[in-house]
Amino acid sequence: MSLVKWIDFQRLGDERGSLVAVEIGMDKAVPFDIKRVYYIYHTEQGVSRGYHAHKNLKQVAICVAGKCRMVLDDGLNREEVWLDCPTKGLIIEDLVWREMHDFSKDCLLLVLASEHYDESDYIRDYEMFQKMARKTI
Ligand code: T46
Repeated sequence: MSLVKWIDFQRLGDERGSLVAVEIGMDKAVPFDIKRVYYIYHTEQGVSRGYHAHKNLKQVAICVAGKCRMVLDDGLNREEVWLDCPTKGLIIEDLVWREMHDFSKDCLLLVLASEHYDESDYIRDYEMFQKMARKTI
C-alpha cells in the first residue's frame, strides 16, 4: 500500500480568489481531532528538515504557498512526493520517517497535528526507527 495518502480539499473560490476550509468529522476531511497547528516558512535555501518519525502522532501537511519535497519511509519502503498545491493535504501516519527537502524561498508549509508538542514522541535515530517500525524491539 502506498505511503502517500492525500486529502483533496475543495477550492471554494470565486472571482475574488481562492479559499480552502479545513474541517474534521466530514467526508474528505482531516481524519483526527486537531490539537495543534504549526507552519514552517522562510526555510533557508539548501536546508533539509525532519529526519525523524513519531511514535504516536498523525499529521496532515498542506503546502499553502511555494513547494517542497517530502520523503516518507515506513522502514521498508521509501516514497517521495512534491507538496506544491494548497488544496492537497498529505496524511502522515505515526511511525513514518519524514524528511523535507528542496524548499522554495516562498514555501509555507502548514501542518495539522493530532497531538500537542511532545519531544519524547520523536524518534530521531533512523536505526531505532527501523527496529520499531519492523517491530523488532
Ligand atoms: C514534523 C515535521 C513535518 C515546538 O516547540 N513546537 C512544535 O509544535 C514544533 C513542531 C516544534 N517545536 C520546536 C522544536 C524545535 O526546537 O521548534 C523547533 C523546530 O522543530 P523541528 O526541528 O522538530 O522541526 P522540523 O521541521 O524538523 O519538523 C517539524 C515537526 O517537528 C515534525 O513533527 O513532522 O515538521
